Amino acid sequence: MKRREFVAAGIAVGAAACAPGFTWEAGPRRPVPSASQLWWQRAELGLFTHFGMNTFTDREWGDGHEDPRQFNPTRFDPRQWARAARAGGFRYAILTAKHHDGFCLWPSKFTGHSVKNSPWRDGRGDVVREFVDAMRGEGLRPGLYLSPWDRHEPSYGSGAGYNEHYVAQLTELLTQYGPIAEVWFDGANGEGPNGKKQVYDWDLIHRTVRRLQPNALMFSDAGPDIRWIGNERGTAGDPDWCSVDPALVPYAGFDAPQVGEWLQHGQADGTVWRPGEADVSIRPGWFHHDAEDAKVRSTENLLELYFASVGRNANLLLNVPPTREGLFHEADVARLADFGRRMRELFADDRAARAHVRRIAGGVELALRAPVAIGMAVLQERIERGQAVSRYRVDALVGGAWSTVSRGTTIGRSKIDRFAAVTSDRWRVIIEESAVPPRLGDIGLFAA
Ligand code: FUL
Repeated sequence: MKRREFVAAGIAVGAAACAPGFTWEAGPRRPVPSASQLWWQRAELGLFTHFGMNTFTDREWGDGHEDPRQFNPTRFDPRQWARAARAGGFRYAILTAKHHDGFCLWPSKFTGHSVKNSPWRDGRGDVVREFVDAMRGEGLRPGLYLSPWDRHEPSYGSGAGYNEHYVAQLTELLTQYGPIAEVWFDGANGEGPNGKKQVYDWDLIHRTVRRLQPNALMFSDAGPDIRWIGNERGTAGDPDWCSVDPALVPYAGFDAPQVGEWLQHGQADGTVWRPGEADVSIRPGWFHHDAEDAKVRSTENLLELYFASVGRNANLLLNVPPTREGLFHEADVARLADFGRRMRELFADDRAARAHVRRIAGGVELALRAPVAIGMAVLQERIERGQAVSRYRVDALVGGAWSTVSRGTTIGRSKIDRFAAVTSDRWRVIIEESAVPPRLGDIGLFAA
């Protein structure tokens, strides 16, 4: 889509000029994304890769007593993962460097429970190294998941001792593998090997990431840079604000009645920018299980996930788990390729690209060169200036009268509306309510 900015007519300069229906709230400046968050939101699609001990034990959660000798992929090649991800249109990828069982996919100095005590590459292999190299080789930015919950590590549950251990592992990952786009802090916090639960020192953990890699984005249910969308079904809320009040959910794992709402919808008057990420697996499990090879999501289903996440102002983090061979299964590879192909087809022909655009009261009007059947509108705000729209509608001029084809709440980085195809050469987007004067970005109109 083209890059243009429309400041909806008459609403950019202040309360007096607001079109009827606008709410104008003078007040503190609204939050905006950092450069890293902006890149990340524009990237839209992340690939999640759950790989590790569970791949070999056919489980979802290991208990930490697994023998490292069980880890032995026979044809390990993350370049195959990276090619499949790229074909699917993914722009970043996150690997489970350590899952809850504590088994490390890199040769950490701080535990023996790692690839270095496996037969794979005679104990000299490093999955994290090959992963980051392969992803970068295909133009994807790598990210890493380091489970705070560790069911193997003896110091888990000890307080400061384990926090130091965790930070030491984090430091290895953030100093030995180049730029890491996203650090994924999973919310699970169960009991360790001695039956104790750990109190995580989030402040120390966050400071460590900021110090070592200021451009890395931190994900957790609380943030501080990216918030979990609140479910593992891959769907964002509607509305979905990129802003939240950080005091309401101060740290990962914080439990309060309002957390679900906060995660799913963000907050219109939030003071910090914290866009949502919707994680979901292409299969029933996060790890690969032979028994699920026939249960890979269909392309249609993946497209629905895209519309329910990216189409509602969140990112989609789709998990594709490698097999015991260390490769993506052919069914998953085929699905990713098909998804990428369908996406390119769907968004190939933006009928608004050469439209004549003018500002009108409360919105923008697009005059196409000829009437065309449109079944999908892609709306965007210029989020580098913040998010403002809380109610809008899309109209088409049909038989000399404007008729509304879709309505919505928030827009943000992207809002995608699908509707029964309407043929018209005149379209408009009317902003009915906005926290401050909105700045619309690209508007795309596509066939169904
Ligand atoms: C959850 C974990 O318990 C699952 O195993 C998986 O990693 C998922 C993404 O997050 O909290």
